[in-house]
Amino acid sequence: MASEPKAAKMSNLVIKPVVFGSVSRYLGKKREEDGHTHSWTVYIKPYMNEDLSVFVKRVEFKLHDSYVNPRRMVNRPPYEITETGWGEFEIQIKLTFIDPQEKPVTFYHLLKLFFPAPDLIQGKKPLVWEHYDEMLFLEPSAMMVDALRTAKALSLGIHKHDTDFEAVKHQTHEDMMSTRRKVAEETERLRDTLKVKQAKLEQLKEELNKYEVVT
Ligand code: V91
Repeated sequence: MASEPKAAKMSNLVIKPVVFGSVSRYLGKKREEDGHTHSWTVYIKPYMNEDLSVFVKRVEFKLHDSYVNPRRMVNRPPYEITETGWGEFEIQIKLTFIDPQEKPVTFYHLLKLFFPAPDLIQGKKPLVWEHYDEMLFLEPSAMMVDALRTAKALSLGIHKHDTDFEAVKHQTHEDMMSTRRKVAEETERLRDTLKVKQAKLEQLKEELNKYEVVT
């Protein structure tokens, strides 16, 4: 009987899409006391309207070391930090989860204060610079699955973003699924190879036994 081509087994996965970034505004002039020119807010929020605090323990924003207390902890939404400054630098956004077994996830955001050269609209409107990404929870614990579901259930409906991420979301999702499929197929192939090798090994052991001499 011809056997069906078996689909490679995929592991349990929960995906949480997020948006992170910054909004900055020109102060109108260079501040006398400290030379700061902009106020800005860095944030991370759910792409879907859900309550991240159900499964997120805390968000840590790591600012440039020149800031007082550069590791800023936020324990509940909104997950954001507002500051002032004069330049652009990288900010790390690290999420830890209610399940201590779950590895923390870090996002990297380049704080953006200045509009691209052609537009000289500094001071006119706030500059929004944000990214779409997905957090993947592979084989989450029962407690984590429950929390991830609850967060979703608490969603209130459509909520608006400053950036239209529909195309990015689609592509990110397709890329991730395709990679996952490839990994599952490769795992399956290696498992089959392993089976053959193990059988061969047993056969050789048996063969060896025949020739074994008692000393
Ligand atoms: C940049 C430090 C206000 C350099 C070239 C910045 C920190 C690091 C920056 C800032 C790079 C903070 C304070 C007390 C005094 C391109 N501030 N790095 N000053 N980008 O804005 O700008 S900017 S807290």
